[in-house]
Amino acid sequence: MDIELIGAPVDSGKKGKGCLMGPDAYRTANLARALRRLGHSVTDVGNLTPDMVADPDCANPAVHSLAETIGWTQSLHRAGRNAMQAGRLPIFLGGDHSLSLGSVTGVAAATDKPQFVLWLDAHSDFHTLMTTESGNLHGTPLAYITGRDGFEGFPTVPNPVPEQNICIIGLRSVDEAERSMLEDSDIRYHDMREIDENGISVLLRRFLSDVADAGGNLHVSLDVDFLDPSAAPAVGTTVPGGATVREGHLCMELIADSGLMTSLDLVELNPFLDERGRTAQLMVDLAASALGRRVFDRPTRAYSS
Ligand code: NNH
Ligand code: MN
Ligand code: MN
Ligand code: MN
Repeated sequence: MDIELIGAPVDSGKKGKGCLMGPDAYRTANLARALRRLGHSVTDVGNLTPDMVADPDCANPAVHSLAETIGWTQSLHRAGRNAMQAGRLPIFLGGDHSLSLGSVTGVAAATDKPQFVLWLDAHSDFHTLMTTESGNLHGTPLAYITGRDGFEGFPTVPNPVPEQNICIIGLRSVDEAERSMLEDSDIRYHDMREIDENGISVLLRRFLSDVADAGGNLHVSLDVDFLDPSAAPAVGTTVPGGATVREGHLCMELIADSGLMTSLDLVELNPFLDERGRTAQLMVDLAASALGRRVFDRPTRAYSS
């Protein structure tokens, strides 16, 4: 693969700061070297900056850092679209999860293939500007990328992702407004209990086989808080009862086997909260698994059902 690392030091999507250090933590943990060892060509294009935009009016007084987040959305959209059109696999080095407002809409605008999105997260990130109570826009990207109303001031989404093409895995913190909107949507979502009862591979294989059958592009958005805080402490919104290290790797290994992933977000890492870099290192190892690192070469199961 021809991989492009895109630094996205986005810190406007929530109040606690520190995610702006994420891209350099991934570089320090040698992400590029890990991917080159797997035979990939890797280009680090450095860190993006947000476009300058005027502060729009917003009817919800809780919403903060709106202009900055719109500025990031615009510059990340272009970067994602351009990387895909150059035939590369972009990896967005976050940065908080509001970066996906731009990364996902950008990659989805790059080709005519159906876009699929796998959202690995404790949270559903399905608020609009009107429903968020925290005002933290990292809680909104899934609603935006589907083209929902309630994002006044943001660019119109050129290629909304169909709800049936989205799968959320890892849920254990969903706000009331999100719950009712999710239940009324065609998004498929799996909480931690479903993972416990079925095994994560059953849930993920089902989605991957649908992506394969549709000939789609797959964007994977990996939020640090998908993982249990005991394994991944470097995130501002830890929720106990998350995915284990092995569940994380198994997801990534299945993604690698599928050959379907066309873009990846690594989001919400806050190096200020890390312990000797271990969360950054784990995220690098997970990215390597998603791009083909394995213990043994063995024949793997096919994905079409
Ligand atoms: N749902 C909450 C909110 O909107 C939390 C979102 N926080 C996240 N999302 N870390 O992944 O504020
Ligand atoms: Mn998130
Ligand atoms: Mn989260
Ligand atoms: Mn809810």
